[in-house]
Amino acid sequence: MKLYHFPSPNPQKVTFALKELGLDCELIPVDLAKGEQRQPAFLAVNPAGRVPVLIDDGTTLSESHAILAYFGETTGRLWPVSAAGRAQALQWLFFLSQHIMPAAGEVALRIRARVTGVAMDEAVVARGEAALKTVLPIIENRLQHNQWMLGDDFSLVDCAYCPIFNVIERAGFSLAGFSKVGAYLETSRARPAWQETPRLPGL
Ligand SMILES: N[C@@H](CCC(=O)N[C@@H](CS)C(=O)NCC(=O)O)C(=O)O
Repeated sequence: MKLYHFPSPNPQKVTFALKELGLDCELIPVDLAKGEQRQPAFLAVNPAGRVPVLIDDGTTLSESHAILAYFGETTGRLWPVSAAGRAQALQWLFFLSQHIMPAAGEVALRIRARVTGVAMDEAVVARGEAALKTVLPIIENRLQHNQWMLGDDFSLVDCAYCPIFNVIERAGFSLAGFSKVGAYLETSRARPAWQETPRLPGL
């Protein structure tokens, strides 16, 4: 397998999962700070100009959550067995995409500005923080009754949530009002696989 990669949160979902599953994968660097994602060579791989992109056995997959589902389906590990369980895994991955990622992306602009030198707008960051405060209670409530997003067992869904909670916290979003989310993040970050996951300085 090959993974087009930069050590930012969306590719980290995949590299975290690779470490958890113990899978070998060649990392092909795409330097977002230098704009390599907009070069024709990379746009031929992913016309959306975004990482991660996985190449496996003739299959090209972009979208981090699709790659996690692919790992779950192909390995049968860290992924529910029943159809209902697998659909719930997708439910929480879609929830992350739809309800958390847009706001997290705005909060993470603080880090993006540091890495790429692109100016950021504090009003946009504040809008992201306000949006996160309206949606995080849903996760806080879920984690009152579940150690991990799918219940008692760590899963590939957690590989998606950890890098996002990590980046918002590193960008200065306070989890003080979300004690279960904060504890979940600390437990996730303590995992050996996360310790080995490539990351940007300060992340
Ligand atoms: N929905 C995509 C988002 C991928 C994405 O936005 N990746 C960022 C890095 S974390 C990127 O490639 N950004 C390039 C750019 O903004 O030009 C996924 O889940 O994989």
